[in-house]
Amino acid sequence: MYKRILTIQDISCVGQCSLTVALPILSAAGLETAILPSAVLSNHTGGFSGWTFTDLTEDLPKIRERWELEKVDFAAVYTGYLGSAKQIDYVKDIVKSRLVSGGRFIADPAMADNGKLYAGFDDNFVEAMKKLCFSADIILPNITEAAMLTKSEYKESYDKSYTDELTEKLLANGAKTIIFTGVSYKPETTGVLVVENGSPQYYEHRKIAGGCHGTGDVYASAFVGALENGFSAFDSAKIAADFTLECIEKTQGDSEHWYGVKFETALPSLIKALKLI
Ligand code: PXL
Repeated sequence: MYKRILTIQDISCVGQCSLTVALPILSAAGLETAILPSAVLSNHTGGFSGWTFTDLTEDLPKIRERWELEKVDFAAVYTGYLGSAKQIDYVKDIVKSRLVSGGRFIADPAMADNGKLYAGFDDNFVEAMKKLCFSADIILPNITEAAMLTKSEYKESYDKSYTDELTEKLLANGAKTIIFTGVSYKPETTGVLVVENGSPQYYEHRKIAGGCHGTGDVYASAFVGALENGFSAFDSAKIAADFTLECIEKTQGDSEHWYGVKFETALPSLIKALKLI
């Protein structure tokens, strides 16, 4: 079946994140991908000295109304970076109105990393993001986001009891399937913790020193691409992890490319992993 899905996140014109990453990755995964930009920024907010920010919040309900009139709906909706708390309410309306029955809503909180909220977000935004994530079928928080969504202490080093605690709290709040990204129990490795039907499965892989911008978006996009090609949540999590690692490896050593990863160079591997060629 030829699937049309929708992704809602910002356009950072430069910086290899959000829509400029999601659209090519989802297209490479063979999915017709409609986009809804939440905002347009000159560049992302991680590491540049400033940025323009054009908020598109009030376009969202107008676009939804048009799609309702045209009877345009989507086999899945995947949300990433959103520009404001108000926007989150509009996104909920879009999911309610335009996601086909039985279609999956996948939410990446895309609001924090390394213990800190991204620039421009506040507690009010976190509260709104909680409601969105707890209404989703699948969420992809990193450890910082999971801690913020559950009002838990953020820990830089932790063991399984901490991720168990975060899991329990997320499930108690209504989370369904959880894909924890960047879960590292040992200094030399990291991985993805997948909680489906309440039971956890961990995919551990090598850790590459130094964080890279945009890898959360690369990861979530590849995950959605695999999932919507029929792979299980765990297999999709693995495929996305291997792809993201390759993207980081292909970027390492190029100090001028600090703002994102050269994901384009790894797309052939993703297409092979998805068995599309
Ligand atoms: O990659 C997440 C992201 C998306 N969009 C914008 C960002 C960031 C992270 O900093 O600034 C605008």
